[in-house]
Amino acid sequence: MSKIKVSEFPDAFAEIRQSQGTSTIDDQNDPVTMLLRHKDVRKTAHNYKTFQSAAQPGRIVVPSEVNIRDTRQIPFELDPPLHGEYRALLDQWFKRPLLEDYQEKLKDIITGLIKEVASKESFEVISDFALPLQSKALTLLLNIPLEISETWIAWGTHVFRSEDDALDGSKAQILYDYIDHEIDKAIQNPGEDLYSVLLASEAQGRKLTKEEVKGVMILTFAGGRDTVINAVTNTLAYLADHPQAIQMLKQNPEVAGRAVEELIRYFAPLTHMGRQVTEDTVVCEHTAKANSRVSLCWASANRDETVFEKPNEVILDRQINPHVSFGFSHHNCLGATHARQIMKILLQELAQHITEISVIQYEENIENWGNFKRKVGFDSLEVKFIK
Ligand code: EMZ
Repeated sequence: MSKIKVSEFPDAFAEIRQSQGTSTIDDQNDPVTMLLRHKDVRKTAHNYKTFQSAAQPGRIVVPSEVNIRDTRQIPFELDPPLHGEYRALLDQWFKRPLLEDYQEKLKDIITGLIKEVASKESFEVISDFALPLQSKALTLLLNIPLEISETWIAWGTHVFRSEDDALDGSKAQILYDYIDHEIDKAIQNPGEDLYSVLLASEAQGRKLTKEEVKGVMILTFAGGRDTVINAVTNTLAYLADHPQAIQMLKQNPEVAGRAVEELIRYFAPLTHMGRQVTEDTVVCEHTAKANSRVSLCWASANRDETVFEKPNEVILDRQINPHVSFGFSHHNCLGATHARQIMKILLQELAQHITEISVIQYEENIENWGNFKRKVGFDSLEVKFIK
């Protein structure tokens, strides 16, 4: 039997995507019909009137977070036109990763971490590298001192999930209390940080409320956490299996941009995202009733063989790549610019500093969605960098 490579992420949805295109799974007695085809996913994401995001806070997330969250995440859980108003005021801030100064600081963080782990006999990628990287990089997005990342690192990979509880209310409370406290601090002592900027911003002809600022901040902390950590960890696994890719990126650093898109297509760090149906409708021959839920399965759409040639292969310089890993249409990922810069600098700096990654041991992180089992990353990955 041939050994599955550490960086192999099988397509969990192929068969049902081709034969049916949808699959209904249970989620805490609030079933979700997953849409598996690229075309249906994009069409549904675009149709915000019939498939809305502004449901009860937490309901469009799968697994649903209605029992652990009352605060609406903004702009994620709003629909146009209101969504557009909040999105517009956030967009400028979330595009700061395009600035040279931002990228220089990000590069310092990433090279610092690479050097630190490269000097070890071996290291565990998530706890020693991906989690600190995500947390340190987040201080740039919030425009606050680097040291604050130590607090977030201590929270672990997911803010709502703990080892044996996929929806851990008491863990979530730590984040909510922390954000409340930071908002109060910014009110008393405004600075140049995201909290202060949001508190001074206006939408709907008035200042943002504390609850709205909290909603943006929860999204900023939760949405880009396990997703970024998985993307970074899975990238190291990929490079471990493909040392020639490290060589190629060293010689052609300009390929890094395309390589990021392709790795993100292949790994799809977020499996799917839900929508609440507003009226009885039909999608991909499935009758979706008003008030039911569907989900847009980014992971399945990214492997749709009617759209991608050789969908199960990583082709680092893939030319046509309409992947949906950052979502699609109005709600495309607010943090995507930041995430893309992290990934691009990571690839370029790894290529500069190391020649090979050898895997010592690993444990896969397999998600269970009804009958589907999908590898989304690792619970642990121990490697060694070879300079
Ligand atoms: C939500 C979601 C956003 C959710 C783009 O995804 O990410 C999940 O990890 C969180 O649990 O609350 O922020």
